[in-house]
Amino acid sequence: MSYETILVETPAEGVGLVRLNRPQALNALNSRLMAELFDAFAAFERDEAIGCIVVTGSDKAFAAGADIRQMAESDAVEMLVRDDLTDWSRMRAITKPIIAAVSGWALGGGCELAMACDMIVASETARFGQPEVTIGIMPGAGGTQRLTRAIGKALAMEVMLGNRHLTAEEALAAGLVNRVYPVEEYLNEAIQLAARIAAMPRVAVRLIKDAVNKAYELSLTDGLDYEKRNFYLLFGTDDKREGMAAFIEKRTPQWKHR
Ligand code: DAK
Repeated sequence: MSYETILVETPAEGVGLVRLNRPQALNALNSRLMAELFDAFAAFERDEAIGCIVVTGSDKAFAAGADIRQMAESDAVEMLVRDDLTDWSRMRAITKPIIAAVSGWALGGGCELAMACDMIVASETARFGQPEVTIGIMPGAGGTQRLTRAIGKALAMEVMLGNRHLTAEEALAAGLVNRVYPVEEYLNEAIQLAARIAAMPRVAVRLIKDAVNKAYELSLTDGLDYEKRNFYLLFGTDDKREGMAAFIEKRTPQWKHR
């Protein structure tokens, strides 16, 4: 697939970077951009050289939501037939960690995209919000669920019902983002974090991400059982043998990612 609305790079060893690139519309997410983004994620997922993915926008806007011009033309039947939301669920099948590097506006679908990632590194100018109610709709790509779980019901209600924007510092305090950096630094910091993760043994990384995500879905008892199975599975990997041998022999491990 040749891309018109995103740019794809590998800025550090093991790191795949996708830049949303519709500056004239503050990276508003139209069908084309979403299709390209999910295609790029899938390509990085297949690429054995990649261990961690970063998605970013521009310093001014991560993404100002779904494309209102496109949505203005859509009725319920068209939305149902086009069913872009099924594409969104493809993101949950990506086993490699995804970091959102967010600066400027992360509104509506932009905020939902960031929350669908595993971690968020923000610039000091990042602004998170779910303004759907102001155009007569509601969050549809995870906002009501992921934001509520991340920051709690009271604040999530205010964000979604009252169109409150969260600053980067507020988002950090509320537990929505991992770290906040000056705008000149956030992307590089996100890439460095991704490179650190990409340098870890990847089967372990995959099973940790998998088990953490299950904490959203399962009871504590079922989650602990799930974790235990992933834990035992890692004892069958070459990297477990190498990691423990390297510790005992006081040397750096050489991962096979197997
Ligand atoms: N869609 C289309 N164009 C947008 C846009 C958007 N969401 N946001 C900004 N733009 C365009 C503006 O129209 C303007 O274009 P021109 O007029 O220059 O041609 C250009 O970007 C610059 O925007 P502004 O002139 O408005 O810039 P300001 O700095 O003054 O304001 C702003 C920045 C972010 C506060 C403002 O642009 C704004 O309020 N934008 C809209 C925010 C919003 O309501 N977003 C949509 C929420 S609804 C789905 C998945 C997800 C969703 C839906 C379906 N499926 C998979 C089915 C999610 C829905 C939403 O996100």
